[in-house]
Amino acid sequence: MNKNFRVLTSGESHGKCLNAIIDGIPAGFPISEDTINHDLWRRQQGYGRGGRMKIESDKVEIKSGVRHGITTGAPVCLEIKNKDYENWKTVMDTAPVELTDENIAKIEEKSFTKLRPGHADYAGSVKYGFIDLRNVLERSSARKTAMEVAIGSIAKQILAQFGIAAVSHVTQIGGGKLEDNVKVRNGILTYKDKTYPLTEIGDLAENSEVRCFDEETSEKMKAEIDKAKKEGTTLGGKFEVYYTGLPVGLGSHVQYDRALDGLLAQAVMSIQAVKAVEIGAGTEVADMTGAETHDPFELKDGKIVRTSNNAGGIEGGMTNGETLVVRGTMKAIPTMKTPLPTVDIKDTTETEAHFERSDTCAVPACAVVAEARIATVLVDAFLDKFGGDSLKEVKAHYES
Ligand code: EPS
Repeated sequence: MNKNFRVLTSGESHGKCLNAIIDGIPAGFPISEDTINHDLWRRQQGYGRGGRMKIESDKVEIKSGVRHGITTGAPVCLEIKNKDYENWKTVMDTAPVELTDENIAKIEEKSFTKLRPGHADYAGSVKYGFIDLRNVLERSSARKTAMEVAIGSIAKQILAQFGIAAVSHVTQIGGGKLEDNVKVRNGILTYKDKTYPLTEIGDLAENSEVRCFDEETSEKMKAEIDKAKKEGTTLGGKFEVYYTGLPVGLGSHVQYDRALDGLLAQAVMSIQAVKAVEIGAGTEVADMTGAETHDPFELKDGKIVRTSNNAGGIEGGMTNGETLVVRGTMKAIPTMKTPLPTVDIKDTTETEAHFERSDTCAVPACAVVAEARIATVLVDAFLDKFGGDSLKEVKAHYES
């Protein structure tokens, strides 16, 4: 858990709202609600999303800790309303409801006991002692990542004061993937021997329905999603997140729980459905020699720079001044129209898994969530190194 930028969230998928309290933001930082709402909108995009995204148009309300657009140093409280709650009032009411025939029918309609393989249903029901799996689904749902994006958006606005910026994009959805690995160094991406500034990659990704900068691959990804939808199945994929402008020395080598790569891995791995996290060259290093793996130093205009970035911007658990490169792999969503064999925990019989409205593919949204989760880790490490009570103090520490 973050120590300097402390966060707790609450909220169910079909409850009244999602909430968060952020403690530790110094006074004097400008925070724009519009910028947060734009990030929330980005999370809602992506070819292959389900019906819920048509109901919601997520908007944050900043409830405390900000006055006239500037942080006061007090805890910041955020709220995002679930529009869909209107349709779930009786089912999700926090107070006991009158057990009329009508209310019982409504609650029973949304109760389910047929375990979805791959979801939190089984372990959650055993752990918390529920038969109605609704109690597990509601908080395990990726709905809560909306609030995580709002928190990350605030973190990004803090980091932006110091020239730190994010880009995220999708490199694979099912069988649709970029034809070559991308390499990123010093804010420049190389793909098939061509170079692009990361800002251009970011713009292209923002304008793609699958968050992919390459048009041809985007079309392949969309075709994969169409096919999966037709078959009643779902798809996973891979995404990459980059941060530029990071100073040297965020994180530390001195204690394992301060190593930035470990903290980033935890933050990305714990996003729903993420199964692998890599930094820089990642798992490719197994096939590389030492000479191929490590990024040589050289002097350019008197400055120490690197000739490659296989380390992905982190050495010894600390930022090294190069572009941060984090890659995530997401499995296919476990809620499927064509269900897998399962067990009904109500009467321990074999049956087919529960299905309810879901997404065919959420990899583009996952990339936006990862961007946000990474921002909260980075801002925590940043405030650990340069922290103060006000923007003025943090700037003075940073400049020193
Ligand atoms: C999501 C909201 C959910 C799902 C999805 C992500 O809404 P609903 O359950 O009402 O359709 O669309 O969550 C999952 C696929 C999952 O398995 O949790 C969202 O806001 O991102």
